[in-house]
Amino acid sequence: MAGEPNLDGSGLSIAVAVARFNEAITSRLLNGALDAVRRHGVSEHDVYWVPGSFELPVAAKHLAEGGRFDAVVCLGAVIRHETDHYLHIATQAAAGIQRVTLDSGVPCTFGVLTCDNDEQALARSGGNRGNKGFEAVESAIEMAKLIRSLRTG
Ligand code: INI
Repeated sequence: MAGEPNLDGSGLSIAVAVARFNEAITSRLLNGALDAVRRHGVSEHDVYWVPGSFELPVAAKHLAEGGRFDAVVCLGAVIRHETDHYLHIATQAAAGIQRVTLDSGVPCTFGVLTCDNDEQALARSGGNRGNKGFEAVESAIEMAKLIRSLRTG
């Protein structure tokens, strides 16, 4: 049986990196993320804007390595267009964020939507399919708590 996640954010400091590209969607993801920060009582948070999802990994790297944050939440919206440009951005954002997580040991969560169209993205940013930003903060809290407990024994 799956255990209940520890989502008590007190004592945690979380960075939120958010892509400006497709801002109509990413601002909704950010609202969801900030809602989760408040609901779970995260002690400290800061928001950092970057141009697009492709830039999320390097921002996450500096935030994770800075030593100030227990977790980094990455938010973006990659939406399919006529060429395969979006595919490179989505793939590199995912791979880069995971690499930063493994290299730094600081959990960097993937709140990046990869969708076929705006309708799908709206549904997953506070519509009838939830809010990926909210979920990414909950995953960040759970992982930060787990890692803290593993370090302190
Ligand atoms: N950035 C996104 O976050 N989503 C997209 O859908 C997107 N598309 O499709 O082009 C996008 N492009 C910008 C990219 O992330 C970089 O900012 C840009 O290439 C400069 O490095």
